[in-house]
Formats: sequence, C-alpha cells, structure tokens
Amino acid sequence: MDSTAISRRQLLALGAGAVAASAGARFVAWPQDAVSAGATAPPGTPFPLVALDGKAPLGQVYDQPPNYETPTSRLIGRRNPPYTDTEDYYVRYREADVYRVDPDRFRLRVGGEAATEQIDLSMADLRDLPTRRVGTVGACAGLGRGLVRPLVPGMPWTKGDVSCGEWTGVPLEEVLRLAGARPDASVVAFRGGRTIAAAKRDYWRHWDLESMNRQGPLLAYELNGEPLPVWNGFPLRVVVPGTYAPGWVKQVVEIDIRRTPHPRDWRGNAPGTPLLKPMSLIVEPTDGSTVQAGATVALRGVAWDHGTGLRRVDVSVDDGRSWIPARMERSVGRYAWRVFEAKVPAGDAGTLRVLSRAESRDGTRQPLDIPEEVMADGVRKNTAARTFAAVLEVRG
Ligand SMILES: Nc1nc2c(c(=O)[nH]1)N[C@H]1C(S)=C(S)[C@@H](COP(=O)(O)O)O[C@H]1N2
Ligand SMILES: [Mo]
Repeated sequence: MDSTAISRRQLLALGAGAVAASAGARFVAWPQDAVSAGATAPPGTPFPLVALDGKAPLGQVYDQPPNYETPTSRLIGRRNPPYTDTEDYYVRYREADVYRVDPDRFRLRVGGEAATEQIDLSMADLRDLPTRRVGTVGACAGLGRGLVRPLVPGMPWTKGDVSCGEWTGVPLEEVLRLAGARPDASVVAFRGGRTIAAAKRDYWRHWDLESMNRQGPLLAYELNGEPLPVWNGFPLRVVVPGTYAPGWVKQVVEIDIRRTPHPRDWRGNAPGTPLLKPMSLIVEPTDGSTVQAGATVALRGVAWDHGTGLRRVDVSVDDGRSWIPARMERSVGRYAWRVFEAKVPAGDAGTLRVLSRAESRDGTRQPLDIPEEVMADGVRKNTAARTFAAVLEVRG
C-alpha cells in the first residue's frame, strides 16, 4: 500500500468525494481500491501525492497549471521547524507553462510614471544590494476552498495551500530608490514572467505602496537559505510578510512605480495590502486518523496572523460550545506561524470533530464560519479565514 492510501470514509469526511465528483475529468479521481488498513496516519491531503521536479510528493489538486498542496503532516518541516521544508512548500500557478529563466540573462526592469529612471537589474546587481531575511506564512486566498459547502468555483484546495518559509532577498525600497521613486508614488505593480496563455494576458498585481511598506516587502531569491525552486518563483519573487500570497508575483520581471492603479491588474480591485486574518490549523493527528474511544488525543497545530501577535489559541470538541486553551510554543518571528498543542478527550466511538480558534492581540478572532457577506457577495472571494475542523475516527 502506498502512502496515498485513504479510505472512502475518510475522503467523504473531508468532503473530497464531492470535490472529485464535481470537479470534472481533469481532476484525478481517488482510486476506489485505495483502502487504508489504518496502520499509518493519512498524509493530510485527499489528493494523490505527486512529485514535481525537485519537490517532494504533494497533493495534486490540479496538474496544468500546477496546483499542489502541502499535506498537513508536512506543514511543520523537519529541518528547521516550524518552517515548512522547501520541497514541501505548496505550489500554485495560473500559468500552465511555468517560466524557466536563465539566471545569467535574467533582467528585472524597474520604472514607471512615478520614477525618474528606468533601470534593468541582473541577479548579480540584486545580490549586491542590502539583504533582508524574514520568516512568514504564505497563504493562498483560496485556503480550504474545497472544504466549503456549498462548493464554490475555483481550485478545491483543502488545508495545504499555505506554508511558512524563511525568505532572503532585497528590500523592495532599495530597488525603488535606485529607480528614483518620486514622493508621490502611491502604487507599485509587479509583472510575472510569462503571459498566461489561456487568459491571453500578463500576471500584473498592484499594491498600495504605503500599507505594503509597513509589512517590509522584499524581492526574494532564497527560500530557507536555498535558491528558490522554479515552482516557487526562481530566480526572483515578491514576498510581502503578513499578507495573502496572490500578489507575491513569482518570476517577477517588471516593476511599475505609479500614481494610479495599474490598468491591467489581474483582479482589477483597488490597490491594497491584503493582511492575513488570524487563523489556525490542526496538523496532528491528520484528518482520517483513528484514535481509541476514551483516550486522550494529543493535538498539534499552527496559528498565525498578520504580525500583530497571537493572544491565544483554543480548541473545541463540541462544535464551539466550550473551549480548551492550547499551549503555544515560542514565536520564531512576528510573521511566522506558531506551533500550539492541546489535549482533548476522544469521547465515544464515532466521528470526532475538533475545532481550533486563534485570537490576535488586538482581539480579532478567527471566525467559526465564513462571514455571511463573503458568501453572499460572490464565491471567488477569500475563503481562507474560518475554522476547518480536524476530522478523526474514534474506534470503540
Ligand atoms: N507569476 C505568478 N506568480 C504568482 C502566481 C501565478 O499564478 N503566477 N500565483 C499567485 C498565488 S495565487 C499564490 S497563492 C502564490 C503561491 O506561491 P507558491 O506557489 O510559491 O506557494 O503565488 C502567487 N504568485
Ligand atoms: Mo492563491
């Protein structure tokens, strides 16, 4: 039995049966005969584990474009915990044909209406500039989308389009300064290296400069002390600590310094800085694990916010009627996730649903469900800030 095996019951508990059924032929169906003997804990993704070149096996949510989620069992890395190991860091692309850049010929163009110069920087130029190293959670706005009912359109991620990495690169302000950014520059837009063929347009993302600068943005060329994997943006990508990752443009080749919104921003929203909402995920035991009735279950998870700092994390085994405080490990950095631990009673045989809830120092709490207005206002919105239960099987 390979490590992807998971029972149909576990799959249904995760809601992935519906995902696979509704998602159409391009999604790889879960093998009918892949029945877990219960000997090993499931990896923590309902999708088949497939390795991209240079990456570890990840949950293949979609193949082309590559959308691969980190199994929950691997969110906390082994080499430098709590950071996710580089090869396990999730992969999300809109381009089917990922831009492979010759680093010696790569140039980053920087200029725009609110800059005095237009400059082209090589990787050697960028490496000569001052560096910044920062640990941060990177989270897709679609985190958990495939677990939301009713199902909403978009990649049906479960709990793995999120990771925590330590990034090294050039502070963005250094590059803006070299291009002579004017005092009235208010928007910065980034372009990814290749036109998205299916959409026939470039991946431009714009940010509000002032609020982005408060997060300490960088142009990163290393993840966890190693050159970026192609799949995570080699040779250069945008990283804005404490924010959702859609605007962390990978293979960034152009920066446009502006006074007005970029006309071709991918989403067409007003330029902003999408701060991470308080969030937590239980990573151990993984979904579908079996525990003994009457036993005490040791839980481990990760929790984060946009840099305010967490006040507490609590867990619940009664759908939020009562809460048990979790113990938090020390913070390794304001934007990194924190590991928490708690013990809960397994209770009687059946299904055990465990909730976790993070609260930041400013009093903001992770909601138990998606706020009404988000669901009402359209399905493509951010589904990422809510509670996703850990679903365990209690054996009598
Ligand atoms: N060039 C490019 N950059 C991109 C994207 C993309 O499709 N193309 N996707 C964005 C989205 S939606 C996310 S969530 C993050 C994912 O980063 P990762 O693949 O390194 O985890 O990259 C962002 N940067
Ligand atoms: Mo994303």
